[in-house]
Amino acid sequence: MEHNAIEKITVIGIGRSGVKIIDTMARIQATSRLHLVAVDTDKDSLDSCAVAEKILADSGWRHGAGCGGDVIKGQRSLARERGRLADLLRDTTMLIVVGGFGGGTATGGVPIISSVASDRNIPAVYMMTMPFSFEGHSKLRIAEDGVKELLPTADILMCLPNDLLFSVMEANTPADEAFLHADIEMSRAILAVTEIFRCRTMLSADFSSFRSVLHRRKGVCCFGIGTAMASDGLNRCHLALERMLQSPLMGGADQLKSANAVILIMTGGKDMQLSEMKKALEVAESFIPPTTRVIVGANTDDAYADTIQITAIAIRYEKGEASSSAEPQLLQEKTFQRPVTPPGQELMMGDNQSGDLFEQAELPLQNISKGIFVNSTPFIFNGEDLDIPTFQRKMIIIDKGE
Ligand SMILES: Nc1nc2c(ncn2[C@@H]2O[C@H](COP(=O)(O)OP(=O)(O)OP(=O)(O)O)[C@@H](O)[C@H]2O)c(=O)[nH]1
Ligand SMILES: [Mg+2]
Repeated sequence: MEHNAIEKITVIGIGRSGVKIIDTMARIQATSRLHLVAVDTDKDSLDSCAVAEKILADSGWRHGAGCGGDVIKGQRSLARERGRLADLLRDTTMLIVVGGFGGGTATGGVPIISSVASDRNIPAVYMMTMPFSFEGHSKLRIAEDGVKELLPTADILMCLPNDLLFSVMEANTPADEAFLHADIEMSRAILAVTEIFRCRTMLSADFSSFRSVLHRRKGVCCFGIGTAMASDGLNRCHLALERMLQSPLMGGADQLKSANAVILIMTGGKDMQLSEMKKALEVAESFIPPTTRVIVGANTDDAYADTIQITAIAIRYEKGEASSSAEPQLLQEKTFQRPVTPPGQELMMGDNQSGDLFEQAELPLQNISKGIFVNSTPFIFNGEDLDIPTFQRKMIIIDKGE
């Protein structure tokens, strides 16, 4: 498939938490087309990481001992690695940096990486977690200062509150398991962001639209990623949407309702149909107020054969940020371009043929036969509404053994 692709995407994980996320990516995700790099001042952290390319920052001064929460040490250590950072970014056309604000290495080091990247005009996205509230005020203050330091040079800064990760986990989840889960979600979020840049063959999401909603603005981001395969049994778009809304970094449909801007990306194999794509994006949009800016993208990729993935990034600006935007009119603008339906694939439309936004709806996840498609254009085939699960449409009684 011909992609209007960016050739080399580098993902740098910095500090212990960033290195863990990169390690998770290397182990569990199909990341062969990404250039993964682990950077830390802590030798133990790097030794436990499976990524091939590693930078032990300023080993001469820190001796691989980490920065112990000292941001100035983090800053100095990375400043001494500017040359190595510049070398590793030499052919990079797109950079993603991930780490946790609150410690020394990442909080102090990320602005240095950012200045190296901006000196070279490399577009960059920073995906940084904010401390858990149980870590206390001082960590939060360090993190807030890190945000202020990074904003002037960062193209895109996405702050992901760690608290969100726990809001959907059982209170008795073991800490190790909870962190692993969090790292997996972050890895998926990073891959979802790379999707925006990797191919731009369909619809409108690209770096500049992404940048227009986040450039030098302080905002909190929530991520939802839902994947479903045809073999999962029910309507795969329905399932992917449900899973997207339930994913830990999203925090439920309310996050979409309260967002100032939402980016929706749909990825599927060559078997993804325009009708599926249109319907899923319409339903996802039905949870978003009409005044929210929505950027929609869709990709097809052979790696997603038989699979649909729906990703949402909900962005809520800090108080005062939305109104101080350099592009206030964009908050009202909607960039959804509806796909052109090729001959022979016309949709059977219900009443809402104009494709207008639907009213914002509550999410009926259970016990309603059409599930989240209840407010959407019916998809009628041979007189049957295909949004109703097959077993209900065919009136099959499932024996639950009761
Ligand atoms: N999601 C997630 N966040 C983590 C994890 N470990 C730490 N954090 C968060 O990341 C912040 C920074 O911690 P580290 O990554 O250990 O800090 P560092 O950048 O290595 O800095 P120093 O150790 O001081 O050199 C913490 O305050 C936590 O909020 C993790 O495993 N998963
Ligand atoms: Mg550390």
